[in-house]
Amino acid sequence: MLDEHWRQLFGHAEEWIKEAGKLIKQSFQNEITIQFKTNFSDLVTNIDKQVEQFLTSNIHKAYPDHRVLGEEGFGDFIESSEGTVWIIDPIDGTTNFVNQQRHFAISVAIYHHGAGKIGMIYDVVADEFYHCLKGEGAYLNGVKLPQLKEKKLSQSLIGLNATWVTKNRRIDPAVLAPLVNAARGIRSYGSAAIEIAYVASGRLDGYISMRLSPWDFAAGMLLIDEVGGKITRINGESINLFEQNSVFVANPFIHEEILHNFILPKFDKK
Ligand code: 2AM
Ligand code: CA
Ligand code: CA
Ligand code: CA
Repeated sequence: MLDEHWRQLFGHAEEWIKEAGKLIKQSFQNEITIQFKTNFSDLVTNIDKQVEQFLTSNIHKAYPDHRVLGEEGFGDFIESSEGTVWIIDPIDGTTNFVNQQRHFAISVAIYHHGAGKIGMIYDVVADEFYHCLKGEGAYLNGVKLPQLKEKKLSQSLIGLNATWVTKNRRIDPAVLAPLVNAARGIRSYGSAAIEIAYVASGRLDGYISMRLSPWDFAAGMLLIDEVGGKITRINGESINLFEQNSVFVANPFIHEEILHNFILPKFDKK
């Protein structure tokens, strides 16, 4: 069991995340400012920035020796996993935030010397707060999530963005297309953090993305660990926490089935 220090940290983090959630909901009444990052579908708003600044300044005030790695760059310059590092996505699913005002999450993970300690994903509009403390199981709104059970792909729902089964720069569409037919269904929610939390809670049985950044999966990885799920790169190799990775997360039985029957036989790229 983690000691009192980590419990106190979790208490603060939960409080700040819920407050940030209120701040986001209040913004629904106001006009937001939208900017494009790398292309027309890669958005950031003033609210993404505001939430990241809010969380970062709270962390720095309460824990001056902790460092923050945040998507929008208000954290610290992180070169090593030394000390306590918070990995933050202020709004995961910004496109959903802008177009739907729902189906987005705040994702916060706390690592110490590279080891995961606390993972939190808050689906703001659904008011669903997922959390875990290392080794103590994963929870949804305070209710413990069961370990993932044996299942077959034919009974499974897989989270997959249509991008990866159409022409793209990262994977031959022929690799994952057969999966679309073999699964019971395919879903695409537009928030990696929510989709990984859904795998942890059994609402999805797998989720695949060919390119995610540390803040997209850092908290989800910890939740997945706590329920006996598996999270790797698309080819089964381990994920590097501080790099962009392809991410293949699933119930362990489904992970094995997809990796061996669909991916490895055809695979040529990471
Ligand atoms: P974001 O909303 O925080 O940017 C969308 O399918 C999912 O992929 C979201 O979790 C989104 O996170 C993430 N994502 C990662 N890189 C992205 C990019 N360059 N453009 C859009 N979404 C991206
Ligand atoms: Ca983004
Ligand atoms: Ca994200
Ligand atoms: Ca984001």
